Amino acid sequence: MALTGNVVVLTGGVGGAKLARGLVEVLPPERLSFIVNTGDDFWRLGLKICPDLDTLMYTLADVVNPETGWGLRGDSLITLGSLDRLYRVDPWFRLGDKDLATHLLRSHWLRQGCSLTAVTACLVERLGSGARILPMTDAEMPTLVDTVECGLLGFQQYFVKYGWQPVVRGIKHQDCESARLSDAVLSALLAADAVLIAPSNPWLSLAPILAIPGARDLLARLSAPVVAVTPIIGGAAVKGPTAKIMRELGLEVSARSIADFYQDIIGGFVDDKRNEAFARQGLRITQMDTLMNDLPDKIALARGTLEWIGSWTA
Ligand code: FO1
Repeated sequence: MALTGNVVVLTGGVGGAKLARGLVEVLPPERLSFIVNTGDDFWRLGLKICPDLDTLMYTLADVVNPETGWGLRGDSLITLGSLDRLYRVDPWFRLGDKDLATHLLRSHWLRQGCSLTAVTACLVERLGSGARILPMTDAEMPTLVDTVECGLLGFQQYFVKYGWQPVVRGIKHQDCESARLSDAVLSALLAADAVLIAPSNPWLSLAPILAIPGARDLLARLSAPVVAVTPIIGGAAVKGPTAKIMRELGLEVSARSIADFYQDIIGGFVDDKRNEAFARQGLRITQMDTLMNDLPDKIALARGTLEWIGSWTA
């Protein structure tokens, strides 16, 4: 039986956006809200860059670069090239010419005093997807990665400049003590009939959301089911540093470790059929194909997950 009611998705970058793309094919926009990690955000050349928000905005508006999963389709790097050649500005963070339009407008509106939530709603509205995309907080709460080789690095320095190669010994969420879930996020969670945790990196993309004071407690107390989808498939991450970070933090690279990370908040776990099955008391676990290579895969995982949760109350 299909799940009826409101679905809220906690998500980060490219992996989460894939599931989101499937969900918008299965549920009407008014029943879906996405709460997005903003720990990856930073200021670059006077512009506010929000990679995970943009990845989701572009994916759901069908303008994302299909090769990278982030940035805009058919973009170019002429401005970045000029900054490099004329002014020796290091082009380590590839801001595309078309993508700059988003960063310019966002920064302009933020400087006028609008909240990130309001700015994001305006950008989404103009991109035309009709999605409800909510930054986790309006506060700045940058993720810092503590590494063996370079010490503390800003998230994008770790991820892009150093290609996530330094060994991670800790992850910090700067200023998290004073951050608050936005009112829009709180309302969405309180009206949720189910909460999904997307298959994004738990330590880099989901931990910032859970680090906001009260977030973990609120999720643990919700009467709606909270269900996580594994980012580990066949004992490895599909892409990116999830498995590497797990090893560096001394964790077993397995779906079991992912379920443990969320243990106090989830009532259900969607594991991949390639992983070794496991059990946890009080946790419903199902196995399905969670690898999302194309749109039919994304829709199948979205539908399968919602039908599974729907079957709990059938
Ligand atoms: N990722 C890269 O690997 N290299 C880049 O130069 C890069 C630029 C970039 C620009 C805008 C944007 O929205 C995202 C961008 N990303 C880039 C992706 C981003 O760093 C990561 O995917 C996320 O922060 C992790 O979720």
